[in-house]
Amino acid sequence: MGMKVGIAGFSGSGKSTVFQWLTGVKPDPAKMQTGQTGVAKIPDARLDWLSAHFHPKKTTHTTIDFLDTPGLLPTERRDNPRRLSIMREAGGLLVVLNGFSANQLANELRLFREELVFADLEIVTKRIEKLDEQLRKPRPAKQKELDQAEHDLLKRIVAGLEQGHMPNSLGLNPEDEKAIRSFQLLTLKPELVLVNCSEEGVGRALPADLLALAPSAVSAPAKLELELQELSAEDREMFMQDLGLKDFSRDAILRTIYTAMGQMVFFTVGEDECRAWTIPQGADAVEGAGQIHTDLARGFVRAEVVGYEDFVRVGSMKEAKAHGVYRLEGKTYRVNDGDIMHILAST
Ligand SMILES: Nc1nc2c(ncn2[C@@H]2O[C@H](COP(=O)(O)OP(=O)(O)OP(=O)(O)O)[C@@H](O)[C@H]2O)c(=O)[nH]1
Ligand SMILES: [Mg+2]
Repeated sequence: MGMKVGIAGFSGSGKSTVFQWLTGVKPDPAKMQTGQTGVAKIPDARLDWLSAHFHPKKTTHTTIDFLDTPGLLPTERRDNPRRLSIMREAGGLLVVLNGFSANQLANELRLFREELVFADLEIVTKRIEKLDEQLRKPRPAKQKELDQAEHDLLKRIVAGLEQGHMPNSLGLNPEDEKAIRSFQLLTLKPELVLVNCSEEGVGRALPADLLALAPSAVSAPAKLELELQELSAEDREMFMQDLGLKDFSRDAILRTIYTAMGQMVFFTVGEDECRAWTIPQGADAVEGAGQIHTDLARGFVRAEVVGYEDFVRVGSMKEAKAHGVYRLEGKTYRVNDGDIMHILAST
């Protein structure tokens, strides 16, 4: 299963247009209260190459589940946390800004982030109140200690959020992060800003004040590309020439989203199936094994690993072994993006 990415932003910024452009699924207003899901296959030229090499019966790409959500309304701030709550379970956010009829992009992003902070503060403050209450009651010392530690941590987060810092800049240690994971804070999620631009915006640099807030922001003419996708190949070719468009940006944007959400890919290859798997950047070999099957993680013995580039260079598993680019790695091996792995496990 792919990771889930919430498409977020103010009402009318083009979220549903982006959703359809990326997933091919038609937005259904009736589904909007709980969010609508659509799946996008992540294109990967490396997997295409491996598939052409191994001729497997099946080729399986990684995917992202996109969640189209109701837009926020600047005039209904009290209701925005509820709208945002649909995205609590998402692994990351794709923030869509209106780049076709508005030109205050940095401001739009600033206001959007304020809504995230507002929604998170509501959750954290409620929990602090609850802890205050518990701390006043007579309870075992051990419990009080735990409650006090959580209380202090949450206070620190509130202070940070109120000063406009995102929690991921507060220097939380892994233990702290674990302690607050269940709150599913929106401000802790990886974010990519996508400026939904008009045809005129294609190829134009994004404003510096926006890039100062979101250095990795990207732009794409979602509506234009969606409309072009629906044309016959011949008409499409003609329009693209007229517009001076060389390529669609959809595939590149999908890959950018994938990376921005902190994910990477490893491959399994063979005559039955060539497949790309999703794991968090920095994950180890056991985590990779667990993606394939929990039994493989439990019984993990070692991983046979060849980097994609190395494999392409030498041309076969046999040559990989002969050239010493085929390696045996243990549990704690940090997987590299593009590794071809075969997991050996005892069952
Ligand atoms: N001209 C132009 N119009 C666009 C573009 N993208 C979206 N629109 C239009 O803007 C309106 C809103 O687009 P949606 O994709 O429905 O926006 P949304 O963010 O899903 O809106 P809500 O669901 O209400 O929050 C629609 O009428 C779209 O056709 C664009 O790139 N150019
Ligand atoms: Mg919509």
